Amino acid sequence: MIRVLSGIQPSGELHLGNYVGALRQWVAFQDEYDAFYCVVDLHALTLELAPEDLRARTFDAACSLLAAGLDPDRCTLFCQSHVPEHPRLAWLLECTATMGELNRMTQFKDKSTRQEAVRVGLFTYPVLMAADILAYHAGAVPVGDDQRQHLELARELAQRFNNRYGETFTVPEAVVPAFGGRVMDLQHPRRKMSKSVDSPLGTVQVLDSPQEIARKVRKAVTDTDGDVRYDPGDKPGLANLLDLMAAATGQRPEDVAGKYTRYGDLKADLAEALVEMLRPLRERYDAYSADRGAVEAVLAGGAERAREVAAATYARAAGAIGLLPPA
Ligand code: AQP
Repeated sequence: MIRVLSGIQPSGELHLGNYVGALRQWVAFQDEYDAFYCVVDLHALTLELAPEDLRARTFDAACSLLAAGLDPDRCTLFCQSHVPEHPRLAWLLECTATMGELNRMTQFKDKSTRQEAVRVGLFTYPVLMAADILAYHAGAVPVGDDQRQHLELARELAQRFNNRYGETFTVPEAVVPAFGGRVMDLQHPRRKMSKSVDSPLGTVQVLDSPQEIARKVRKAVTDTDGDVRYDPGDKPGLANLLDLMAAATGQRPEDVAGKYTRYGDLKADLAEALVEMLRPLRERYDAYSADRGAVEAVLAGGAERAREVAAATYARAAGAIGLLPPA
């Protein structure tokens, strides 16, 4: 069975982009793949977060993942920092990557403009992400479109390491959904919806109430020409709504456009479709967040299983690169 690995940062409340671009695939992949999923708390350290917020968001992210439909009997769910092989392997890969490669990462360019003193971890983040993936010999990585470039780097590092030191890592493939791979901010439709950007009206949280979802969709920025057609270049706001409707209903965005003549009708139907899509998650979330012990037990069991795999990969990589094994 091919293994999948994917992660999510507890850098804020999970949003519609995370759900459509990633989580929904995670849930579906549990039955087709040997699935490993993690809350990547070490990645969240690249941003400014108060320790108590990081702890709370990590737990909340785990609750949201379970509420979205991850089932600990069908997947391995864990917290990244509970498996110390991730940063250990990242160091071996940092010594394989080049400054030039990391300098090209568009997410770094974008996020570094939002930090006054740019953290080294923000720069090396894609290498830690490569370690997350390569530690598990993941053949497939379900991600949103924004992570394609990081996935390319993980592939490149795996190949380089294998060529230099002998066959060690599986070279992973990105799996991006056909629709909804890049959900845009509802107020700034040329910018992706993001946890760490403050845009309360532009970001639909997965735990928003039906009323909040409807309000945000109603107020979504479109354009003034009134023509319902799918044109992401010229009509990014409308295209985003059509993409979301496509993702929620399994149709092509062009076909969705053909069914409407008024933006208002599309918005009303979209709000309804999103409310229904997120309803099960919203309804199950409270039960998980009220049962801290059960969620922590899931994470502990997941970390134990994850560590078995990651420790073996690390030992193999460390041996291949020439580190003397401990006696
Ligand atoms: N807007 C998006 N549309 C589609 N997919 C998205 N993802 C993120 N934003 C969108 C996908 O969600 C998964 C988890 O993302 P992440 O937590 O690793 O962080 P990110 O990609 O950097 O996304 P965020 O939400 O914007 O977080 P911050 O603001 O903290 O950086 C990934 O598979 C991602 O592709």
